[in-house]
Amino acid sequence: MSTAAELLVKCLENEEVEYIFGIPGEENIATMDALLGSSITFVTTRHEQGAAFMADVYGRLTGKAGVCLATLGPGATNLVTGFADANMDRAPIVAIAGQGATTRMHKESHQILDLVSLFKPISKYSTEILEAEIIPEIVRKAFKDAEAEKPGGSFISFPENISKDLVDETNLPLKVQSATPPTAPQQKIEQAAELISQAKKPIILAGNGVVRGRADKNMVAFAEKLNIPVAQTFMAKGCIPFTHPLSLGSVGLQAHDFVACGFDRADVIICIGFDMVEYHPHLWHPTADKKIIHIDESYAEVDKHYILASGVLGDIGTSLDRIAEISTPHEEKQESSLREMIVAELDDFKDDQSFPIKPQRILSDTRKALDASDILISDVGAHKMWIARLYRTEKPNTCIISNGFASMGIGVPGAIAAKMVNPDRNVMTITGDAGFMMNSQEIETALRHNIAIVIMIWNDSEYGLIKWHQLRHYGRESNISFNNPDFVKYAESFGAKGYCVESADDLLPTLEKAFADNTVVIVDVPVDYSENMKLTEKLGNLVCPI
Ligand SMILES: Cc1ncc(C[n+]2csc(CCOP(=O)(O)OP(=O)(O)O)c2C)c(N)n1
Repeated sequence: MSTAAELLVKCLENEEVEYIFGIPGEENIATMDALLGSSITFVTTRHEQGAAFMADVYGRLTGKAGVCLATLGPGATNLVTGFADANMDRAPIVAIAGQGATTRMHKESHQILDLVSLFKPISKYSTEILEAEIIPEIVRKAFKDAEAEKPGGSFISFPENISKDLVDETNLPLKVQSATPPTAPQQKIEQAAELISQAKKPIILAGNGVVRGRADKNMVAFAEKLNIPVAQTFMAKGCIPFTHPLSLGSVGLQAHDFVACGFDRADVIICIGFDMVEYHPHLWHPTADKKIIHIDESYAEVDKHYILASGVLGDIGTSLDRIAEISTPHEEKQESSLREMIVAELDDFKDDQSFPIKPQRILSDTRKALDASDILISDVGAHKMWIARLYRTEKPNTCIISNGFASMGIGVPGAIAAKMVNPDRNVMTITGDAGFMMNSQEIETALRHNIAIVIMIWNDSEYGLIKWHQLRHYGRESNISFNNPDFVKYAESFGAKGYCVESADDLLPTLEKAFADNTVVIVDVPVDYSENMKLTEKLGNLVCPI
């Protein structure tokens, strides 16, 4: 005989779970005990939100569900933001929370909340273990649902009394069988090929589905064979190398950016792995008169600016190979002028000496400090917009941006998870000062587990992105300022290192020193956000090159 909690752990091992991120509590005490004899490493975090963000980024980078664990009530509610972020960013995640005993769930009772209902709107699957025997089915279904396209969240509530029930040894984990993507029908392949062959100015919009489907190489081959330029969403950054002649850069800013000019000119837009949650079609297709080809594993969301001329559902890489084979390539030379405008913008600032430092200069130096395979995790704020536009990304999953749920606070825990998945690569987060303070306590978790990350804080003592919006809409600001701690002393108080950058030329050597330190390092960078409104003005006056 074993306990239900031991059976749960056996099922998690069967799913090849490496880590569980979380916080022990009274109602998950049996699970915590069962984990002692297990191959799974438990990463004790300092806030359940940190645990959920770690599981989020683990899932996003590996394609395997990241797992987080909390106790009932407040433990579970603390998971919500990070869990919702994973669910909407399409990262596979499984969250397990303890729950009060089934003998007190029908009435008002200490710390009891209906957790299954709480997680329903932010998950693909939300359930409760009401009998120990159903654990193998529940765990298998939770992982299968979380990892299947489009990936997202599964939530399991585990009542305290059930976790201690005894089950006999005939209860075994179920065989892991992942859902395989369908093959697109030949007629759909031919229809898409026909539209692409007849197009005068086609453009590709690549989304996160390309990265998830590991279809980036097929997509680049498709673009090369047919000679079609590629724009990518924030979350697809790197699915075509920035230096590739057909790469146009990233789209996603609410404003009409350089790359958007490519959409104005296009007659056919080939959306590959595109997810509407990231970038609303009315922003890149306001006229709603172009032909849209949707190539994905899942069917398209309904939107009046996203009416399909053709939908090709199936494994993305295979669909692209098949369409490319029978389509006529486009002859005309593709101008790289859009990408060159971004390069010119970066070059204009690469030696800029002003202080506080301009975003363009910071990102130019950041790119020099990080190798092509190193990983940058963005938090959410004005810095994210600059990273998305200007951080040149050569490989998928090397610039992680949350752009579905887009929650502040992902940077520090996300970098921890990224380093755990890729211990041989340098990992850095760029975060605003506000987003940093939301989960800065996880510095202690990183130090305890010897996880070396660099945390670059863009310091403006304001909610920068919100100020940017306020100025754009109302021409004045409202309640966006705060005071910061001394970030160097703050780092040191944890036993981490901290540097404050004191001139523009100080930045690159400081970053190099930070990576050489091989521990948790905070780099405090005073940022000049007067560039935000200058960008708004520049893009507002943007005239697209013909
Ligand atoms: C958890 C959460 N709360 C609020 C927001 C709305 N929001 C988006 S960006 C932002 C300001 C971010 O400020 P900071 O972290 O300092 O970054 P900056 O914009 O200055 O680069 C806010 C409040 C959000 N996305 N997530």
